Amino acid sequence: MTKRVLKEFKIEYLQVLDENGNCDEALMPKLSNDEIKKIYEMLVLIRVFDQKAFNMQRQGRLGTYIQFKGQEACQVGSAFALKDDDFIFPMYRNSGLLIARKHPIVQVLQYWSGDERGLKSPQNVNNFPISIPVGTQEVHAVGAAWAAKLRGTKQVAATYFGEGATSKGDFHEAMNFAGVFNVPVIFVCENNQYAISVPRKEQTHSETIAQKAIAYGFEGIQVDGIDVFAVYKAMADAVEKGRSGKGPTLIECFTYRMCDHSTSDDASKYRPKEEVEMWVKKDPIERLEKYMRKKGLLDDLYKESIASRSKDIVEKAVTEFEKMPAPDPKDIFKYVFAEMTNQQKEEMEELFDNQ
Ligand SMILES: Cc1ncc(C[n+]2csc(CCOP(=O)(O)OP(=O)(O)O)c2C)c(N)n1
Repeated sequence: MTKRVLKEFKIEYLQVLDENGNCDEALMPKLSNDEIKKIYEMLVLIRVFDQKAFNMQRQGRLGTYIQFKGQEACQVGSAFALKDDDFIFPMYRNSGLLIARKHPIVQVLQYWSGDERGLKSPQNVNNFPISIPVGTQEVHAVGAAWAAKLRGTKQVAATYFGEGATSKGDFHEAMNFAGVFNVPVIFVCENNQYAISVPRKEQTHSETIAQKAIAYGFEGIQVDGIDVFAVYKAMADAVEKGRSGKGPTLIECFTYRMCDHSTSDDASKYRPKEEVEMWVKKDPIERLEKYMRKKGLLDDLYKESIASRSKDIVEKAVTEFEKMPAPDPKDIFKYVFAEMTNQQKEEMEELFDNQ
């Protein structure tokens, strides 16, 4: 009889920028000043978009909208580490990611007004449609990554989901397959502490989401999801690993949803005010601004010009979007399958032809 420790594991946590915008130079990823400015400008643009989309929903100019306020660094930091021909498999909270991945803002607005054509990926960028069902995109990403591996294209696939999605079977199936087939996939969990009203501690008894990767035989890391440099670094490392045939990574971005779950939610019913206030102070954009000021990369003039330029870009897209003709309601029936079923034809006729 023998009793021994077979294996011990550790989970790393990465933060590059602290809350005061001080940077750990040893951990700082290689980014030029121009690249840092581009990252900043994208963070501001998607924040302006997010607020505008929310306002438009409240004014009846847009359908249900899912905000991502607070999670900008997760989406921009990871997007900047990918190439256009890498694949992304986003969730509903990823409008910011899509914009950072060159998806035209006008199309994002189109999608949130119920027009599926809004999700058609621009040429030369491999953006898959966002997934409304929780977690289904994770298995799709693994399939794409496996295909890339078999074809030897050196592309990676990144999939985005919340911590709530890690309770679903899809997540575990995707993680297991990714580990067994050693595919170049990156699981990006935006752990925003709540799945609608379910707090993180009631979602799983694991201390971290990152450690779930251990069971599937690959690396998981937790990063400060408010810190855009930490997200970028973890993502760049995972991308490099995937491209060089070393398999999948799970990145847990530890962050907070600084808004309601959706435009149909009221988070004040289940989240303590003090908790929200504590997190809101950690704002990802303000943290980067503090760093950039110290480095002489940002002054009031530049900050104002980026804010006003972002507003102009978003307003221009809104004007274009509102001039677009509405889609034909018959499309609901026409494009579910390549060819309509008899039942769909009957239903369409019943609804539209007797009017
Ligand atoms: C398969 C499925 N079940 C339930 C829902 C309803 N639903 C929408 S969002 C959500 C919570 C998901 O939380 P999380 O995965 O943490 O992501 P977050 O919304 O916090 O970004 C649920 C249960 C859904 N969209 N899909």
